[in-house]
Amino acid sequence: MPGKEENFSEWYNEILQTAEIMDVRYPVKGLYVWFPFGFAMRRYVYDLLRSLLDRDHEEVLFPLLVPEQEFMKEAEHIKGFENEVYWVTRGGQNELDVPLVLRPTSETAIYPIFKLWIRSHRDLPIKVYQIVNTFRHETKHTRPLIRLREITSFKEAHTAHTTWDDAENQVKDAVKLYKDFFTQLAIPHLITRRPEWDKFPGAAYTIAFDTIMPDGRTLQIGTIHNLGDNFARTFDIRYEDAEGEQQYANQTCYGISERCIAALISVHGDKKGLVLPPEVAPYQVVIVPIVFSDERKAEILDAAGSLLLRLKEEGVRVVLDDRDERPGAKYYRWEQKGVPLRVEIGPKDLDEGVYTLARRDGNPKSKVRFDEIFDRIKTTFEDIHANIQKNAEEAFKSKIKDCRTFDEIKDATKSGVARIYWCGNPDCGQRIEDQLDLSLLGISEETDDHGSCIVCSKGNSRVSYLARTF
Ligand code: 5CA
Ligand code: ZN
Repeated sequence: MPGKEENFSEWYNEILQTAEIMDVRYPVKGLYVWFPFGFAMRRYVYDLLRSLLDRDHEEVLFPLLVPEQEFMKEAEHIKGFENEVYWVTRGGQNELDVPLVLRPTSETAIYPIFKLWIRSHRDLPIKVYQIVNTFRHETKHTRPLIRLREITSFKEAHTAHTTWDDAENQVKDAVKLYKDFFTQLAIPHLITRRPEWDKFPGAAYTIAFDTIMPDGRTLQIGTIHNLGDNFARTFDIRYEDAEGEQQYANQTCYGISERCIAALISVHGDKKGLVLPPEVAPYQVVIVPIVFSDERKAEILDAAGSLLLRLKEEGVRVVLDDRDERPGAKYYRWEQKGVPLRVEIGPKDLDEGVYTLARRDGNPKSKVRFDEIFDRIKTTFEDIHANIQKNAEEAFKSKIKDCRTFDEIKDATKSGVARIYWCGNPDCGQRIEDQLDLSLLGISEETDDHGSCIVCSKGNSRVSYLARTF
């Protein structure tokens, strides 16, 4: 495989195919097919996300089609999406009376119904989410899992509250939830408040999570929007407060797509293929019997088979590769698929009562006694996760450079992200973006550090980041 830093696109396309994640041969631009292995990864990743959400959200399912009138209600929202929506205008041979939009996201499908669900302050807060496909006629270069025209795994949460402060607190909770999620995936991230000109259409403000891809470009992997009462006014979502007065609800929404899987692949993968945290690896352990001679074959396969059963009973996702093939070919195949741990059983191991363990994250092989295997697997998984996380964080930190001049920024963003001070003034912000052809991710939500604005030198300016983005 090509190196992922030097030639990211090539590496990425190659790994999607060799690890059998996405089949890119579907004959519609921006639409791709999940292979079974890729879909299994998706399942474990989304199980994590679901279990975080299920603590205090309810799952719902709204229709895919949105009537034109509803879609056309919120002016900012329309402006943001009108060039990207797909229209359904015919049923069979006939023009539809009411043209329908394929949801690019579901505010305009959900909020007319929120209006019906919300009567009194006692109905609030509402916190729901759905995991659905959404459609965006993206005009920028499409790419599997990264920029799709059919987003197949769009997790969108929608909440409604009485006050602005409650919505604000919900934003904070959502930030924590996303932090948890990306930490479980060992994906380092920046958290920033998007500049005004880059916020979600119709939002009061947008908080974004970005990770840094191997080529130094950032990828937005999640966004959280405080909608204030903008949509509530448009869709007439009101509640009666304790004093009997009618008030507009305050809302938030936050979304994650399969970009989280693109990040998972790209941040941890290497020249051999996928590297996965054990939590989301479709196969956590592969057992490879090492058979040299026919004479001990049955005995070795027996030992491998009983280990397989034992690990399965313990809930480990394990596969036994007993194909008639060289061990080297097997190692290669399962390394491509990112299996965190390989257990080898050969004649010498049998004699000594041990298994040989090989870790995908690169540590040397080790031996473990038969009766200690399960405990060892557990601790090794923890260790692998920590190691993957540490490597990812080191790579991430090494890609962020403090910059005090435009020349330094130009240099830093060739292969990474520039950390600067920005006063928050749009004039300064847009001037850097335009002059350097970079995106300003916005002011950091993670630090209070401050200095003088890189454009106007105003003191007390906050930390911000400039990057080439996907
Ligand atoms: N309604 C809100 C929150 S649910 C919303 O649609 N926000 S969004 O437009 O920012 O999208 C949420 C996330 O989906 C983004 O942060 C980004 O990570 C991902 N995303 C957006 N467009 C695409 C696309 N074309 N392909 C893949 N992922 C996308
Ligand atoms: Zn400034």
